[in-house]
Amino acid sequence: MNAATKLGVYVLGLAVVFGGALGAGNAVGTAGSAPGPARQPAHATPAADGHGDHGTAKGDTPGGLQVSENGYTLSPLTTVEAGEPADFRFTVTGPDGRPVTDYQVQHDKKLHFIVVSRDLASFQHLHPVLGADGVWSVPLTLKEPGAYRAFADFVPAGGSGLTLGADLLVAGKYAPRAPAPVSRAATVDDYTVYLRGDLVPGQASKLTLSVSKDDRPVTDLQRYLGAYGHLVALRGGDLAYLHVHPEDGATAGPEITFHAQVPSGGEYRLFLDFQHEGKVRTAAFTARAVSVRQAIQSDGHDHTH
Ligand SMILES: [Cu+2]
Repeated sequence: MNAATKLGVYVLGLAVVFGGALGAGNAVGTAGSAPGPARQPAHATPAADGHGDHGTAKGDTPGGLQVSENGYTLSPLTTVEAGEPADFRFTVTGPDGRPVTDYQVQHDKKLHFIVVSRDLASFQHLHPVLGADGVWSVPLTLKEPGAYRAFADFVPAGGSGLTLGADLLVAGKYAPRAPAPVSRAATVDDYTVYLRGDLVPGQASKLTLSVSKDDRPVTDLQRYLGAYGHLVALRGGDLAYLHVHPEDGATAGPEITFHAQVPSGGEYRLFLDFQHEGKVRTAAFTARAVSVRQAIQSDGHDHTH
């Protein structure tokens, strides 16, 4: 149920934005503003989504790679033990050094908290609760020892969207899993999700995900956090974080279309969260960002927008 799917892509076609860090995005609502200091992009949001006011980042650094940015710092307060349910606590401190207590809601929540294992084999998308003192808390279980990355994706009141990342280290004997191979199909429970389109470095590209259950297309997807799907992309090697949302005109399935822009070549792990029959599931793919020429040869899609 913690599936989340937001990863890294940002939507350009619609104005979207997320990405400043990827170098190009103008966030909705800030389009036309002059380039500012490097900021981190949070989610990209289609304007039609009604909450496309995140800040856009204009910089060279993708989201999630820094524990501190623009004066905001993510501070985990809890040590997690393998297999032990924890009340995980953390703060985000602001430029004044105090825990931030005032956030803008984005996608129905004040903060989205993503925890992945560094080998990208596990993924959780959680929604912590904010205390009056600015301390966030959320039940968290990390089943296995190892290295994890936690991402806090939020918009401080009056500020720009940020995704801060911090390592969580869980003691114990640990065997990293091999990266999942590139694939255009992912299975979760009785569902299969197919991926069309390619990630193209530095360019907005269209990704279409089709959801079927027991080989039948699903046409009654439910909105989850305001959208029919949430896609998170993490770059292999450093877990740069991208969060993409569906393009305008979304229907309840079977297809969900995103525009994503990745900052470089290489492999990305994509996590799609979707809700059907009252349950949120996550489908995960490994995709390789390819050059425009390769992409056209492989599927003929137009990757320019
Ligand atoms: Cu969330």
